[in-house]
Amino acid sequence: MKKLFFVPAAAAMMFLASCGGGSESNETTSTTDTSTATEAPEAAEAPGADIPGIDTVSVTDVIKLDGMDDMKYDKTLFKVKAGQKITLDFKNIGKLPAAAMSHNVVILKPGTDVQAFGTAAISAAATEHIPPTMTDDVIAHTKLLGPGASDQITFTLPDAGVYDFVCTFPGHFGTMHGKIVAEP
Ligand SMILES: [Cu+2]
Repeated sequence: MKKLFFVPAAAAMMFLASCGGGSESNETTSTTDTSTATEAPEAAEAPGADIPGIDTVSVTDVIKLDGMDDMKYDKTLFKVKAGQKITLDFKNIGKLPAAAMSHNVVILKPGTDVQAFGTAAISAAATEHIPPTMTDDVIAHTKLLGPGASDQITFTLPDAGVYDFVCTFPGHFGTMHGKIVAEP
């Protein structure tokens, strides 16, 4: 009879309503059924919800980004609305010569293999380090910029999701990368 204390009220009521009394083995079955039925379905998470720091980023339609001589962007996380026209203002604020330290911003489609893209870009000097065989992976990109140069582009991220952006100047994509989260 001790088992009664562990039966949730709902299960006990169901048990009483359906059976009106019975053996203890029936009681145990009712309890199991109830716990399965009340399990909440997994909630759909917002895109990029697992990215550290994303909760402190506000939605914008103007992205200002600098590339620096230490092979880094000044910011790495942005949040926009999917389908909205976005303006990207990018500047290379470094001083090192273009041959040694140029930068660009290449925004990639979700699911693109960033490592493979960055590797292919190394030998694509003739096309400002945008690999010609992988242009299908590119949403938009700036020009390749030497010291003090800037470029402005506009683009739209069509679907909600997480879009990587990288600098494809040889050796840079390992440290020059970030994410744009497009909200639905
Ligand atoms: Cu760079």
